[in-house]
Amino acid sequence: MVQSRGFVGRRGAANVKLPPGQYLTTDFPVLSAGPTPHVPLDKWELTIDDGTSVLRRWSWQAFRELPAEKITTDIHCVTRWSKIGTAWEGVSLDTLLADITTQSAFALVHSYGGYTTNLPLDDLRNKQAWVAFGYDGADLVAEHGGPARLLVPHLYFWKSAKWVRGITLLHQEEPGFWERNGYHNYGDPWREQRYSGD
Ligand SMILES: Nc1nc2c(c(=O)[nH]1)N[C@H]1C(S)=C(S)[C@@H](COP(=O)(O)O)O[C@H]1N2
Ligand SMILES: [Mo]
Repeated sequence: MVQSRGFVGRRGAANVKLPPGQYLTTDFPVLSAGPTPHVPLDKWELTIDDGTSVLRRWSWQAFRELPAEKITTDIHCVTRWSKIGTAWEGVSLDTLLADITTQSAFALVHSYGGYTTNLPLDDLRNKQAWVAFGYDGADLVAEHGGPARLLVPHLYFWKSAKWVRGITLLHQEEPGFWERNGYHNYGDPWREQRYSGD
């Protein structure tokens, strides 16, 4: 592993350490591989399945009745922009996974519109991941993944699937959209795991 101190920017008076090869941005770029899906809230649902059966299903109303948290976190896009101190509101994956007992070690996340991304199930646990519906004190806008997107800030932002629709729990890892197209399978920004082979 190559150790790099990365770019050092500023957060107020305090110095901020960014992952290697990243630069700070203050705007919020939109990166979508296809058109923005618009899902009416009365048609929206979020499911967790095991590839065979649906284990949990929430309507929008049921999802919004779950306990929500405010999250302030840095985000890092593989195209090298990082954004510091972004403010979200969402439901922890710990809450969504709470009643599920599974031997599966992997997750494949599906979006409305067809996007997918994969990660180890442990990376969705232990206060590391949320399904976010709010950003900066307002409803999450469609361009940024509204009504709800995954937020997994410790991995490159392509893992934070916009317009999330479901999570499939798997015994064997299945690569998602970018992971099949040359991006790193895991995507740790601190280890600069941008592309397969990094
Ligand atoms: N459904 C979906 N989710 C997605 C993407 C996408 O194309 N479709 N792009 C990913 C990538 S590469 C990044 S950097 C972030 C961008 O999120 P933003 O548009 O809110 O900045 O969303 C990720 N989630
Ligand atoms: Mo990205």
